[in-house]
Amino acid sequence: MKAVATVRRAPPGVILAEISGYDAADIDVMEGLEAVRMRPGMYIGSTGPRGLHHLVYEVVDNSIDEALAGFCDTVHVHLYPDGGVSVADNGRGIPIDIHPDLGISAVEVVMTILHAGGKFGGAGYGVSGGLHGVGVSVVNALSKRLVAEVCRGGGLYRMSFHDGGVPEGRLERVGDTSETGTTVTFWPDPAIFENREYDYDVLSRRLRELAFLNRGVMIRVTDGRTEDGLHQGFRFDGGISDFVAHLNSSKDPIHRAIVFFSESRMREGVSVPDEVEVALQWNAGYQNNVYSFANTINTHEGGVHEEGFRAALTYTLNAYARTHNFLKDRDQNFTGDDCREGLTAIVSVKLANPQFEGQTKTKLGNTEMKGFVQKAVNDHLADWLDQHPAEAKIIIEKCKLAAQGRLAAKRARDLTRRKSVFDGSGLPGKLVDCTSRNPAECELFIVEGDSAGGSAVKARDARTQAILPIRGKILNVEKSNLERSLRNTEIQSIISATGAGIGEDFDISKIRYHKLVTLADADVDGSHIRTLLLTFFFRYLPEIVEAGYVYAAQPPLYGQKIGNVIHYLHSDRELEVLRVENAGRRMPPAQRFKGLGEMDYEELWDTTMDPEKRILRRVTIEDAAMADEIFSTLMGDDVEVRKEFIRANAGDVRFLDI
Ligand code: 0RA
Repeated sequence: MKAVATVRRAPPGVILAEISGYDAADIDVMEGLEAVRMRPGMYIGSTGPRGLHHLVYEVVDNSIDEALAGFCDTVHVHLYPDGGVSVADNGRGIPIDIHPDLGISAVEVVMTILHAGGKFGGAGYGVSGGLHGVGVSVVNALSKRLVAEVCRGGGLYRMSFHDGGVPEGRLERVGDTSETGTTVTFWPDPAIFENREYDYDVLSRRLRELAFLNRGVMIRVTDGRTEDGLHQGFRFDGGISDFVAHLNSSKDPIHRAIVFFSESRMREGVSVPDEVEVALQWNAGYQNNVYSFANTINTHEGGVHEEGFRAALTYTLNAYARTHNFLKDRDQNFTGDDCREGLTAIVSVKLANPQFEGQTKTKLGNTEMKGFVQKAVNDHLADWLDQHPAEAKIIIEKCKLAAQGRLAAKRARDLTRRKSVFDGSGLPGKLVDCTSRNPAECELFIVEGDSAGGSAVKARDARTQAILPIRGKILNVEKSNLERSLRNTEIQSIISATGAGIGEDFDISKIRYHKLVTLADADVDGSHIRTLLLTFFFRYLPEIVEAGYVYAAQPPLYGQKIGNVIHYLHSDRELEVLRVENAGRRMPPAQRFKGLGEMDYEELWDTTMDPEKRILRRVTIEDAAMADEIFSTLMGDDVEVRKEFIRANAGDVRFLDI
């Protein structure tokens, strides 16, 4: 190497500076390639399999640049049995002329001077200038052997290198041809790459990706290492729109792919215009698959182009949904995630001097690209939606479903957060607890209404009796699954007060009261509420019913004063019997308790809560099952069955009054 280095010393002057982009005149060609060999990771990322495969991509990129310039339509990658790889294209061929100041052929310059490739030939070769990373000279530097063959101007030319770019001679004309194009064949250097085995699938995957990203270019790959090696060819005339269709092919797309390109924007001081190309298509799934590329490099870590895309997508979909009355609620908005649920998208930008940042250098950092992409997506997506109202509707409905799902998921999360409440470590605010911690002697009265709850609190024995007021008709459990039932605050407070949990977390040994007592009015509404509660216990906490912990309090319907004693009666029939038994005695009219609220707290204690005097009915599982059945019949969907039930049982409160 050293010997060659002295031979290759570049002449002083401005020429090399122009070529290499460096100021210093004494840059030594071979020292440049030596630098690559000293720190391969700096140039190709690693010397593992990734770096090894990168060598192929580096050469392919040069061919693709030629295709982008409009001079090439086919690139062919071939794997040889001896570990060599060739990349052949039908472009113009690397120029063969001798550089007047350097005295070497352009082929040699391209193959030995770092960063020379794209800039050689000046602005005329603009499309590639600065587009791609490091250039073929890096591949040469890391190869045991490299052969460049050029078909150009009627001739076939060849130049070979060994051991990291040492020329084996000068560029030579070796034959005649009417073709044009370049073939680079290289053998990765064992001194650099311990493992030199190419993975056909890895290569073919990336080459297919490149074919998607470079519409119309045919990229072929042949595994010539075995007799029956694989061969594939990729060409996508739809470009990235074919790419999303491919990614979505097994995912049930819900509309035709959307695809658009930006205008090219020329920036000051660079020869390559900014461009962005976007394709997007939603599918019936929930995954968000946004892939972004900068100069066909997959920007796994995203970056400014992806930010611009996301901002525009969210903005445009919200604006469209709002102006077309899909979003009626003023404060309702699609979040970015709502918009990207089930979305497959490709955002591909081309720009000069890409800045790659992040952990794996796959995050685009050129800030000026954010607004550029954002504006392009805002403009083109809004137009597309306007021009495709039927598909726009499908997309907006998809976002709406995502928003609904998000809100449902939030409620479910809030619920799990309240799990601590369910397992007894927290208690509902409305619970007026008793002081005893011995479940066997503790009772929980579940009372409908705050005012009745208030009386019960005053009436109770605070040591053993706890009061939980609940409000109104608790829930139509008939039409709810467990998850929905659990969202009901009344149900939640019953579960948390009870302390034994529910579902998978249920543990009867944690129950805080051995008597759970429903306390409701003695009228039809009260029966209804009791029925609802029993239905809930029957369906979701049957173990508690089976354990005999569920009771129904029996508040009286009438108070009948006879002499100085008030008799409390629980039905018309009981009142009738009392009257017959005391016929002849002076009796004021009976007092009818329309609700618990009509009793003062002392009456409530005497008639309903005092363990010495009250009547509690233990609810059996059969009672609960019947409540469930009654409930289903009364509240269920089958109107005919319901009507029939009411006809048959009209006026018969037995079925309701458990
Ligand atoms: C420098 C200048 C020109 C083309 C190329 C390099 C070139 C390099 C490679 C590497 C693989 N395939 C390639 N094809 C072309 C411009 C040639 C001109 O202006 O005619």
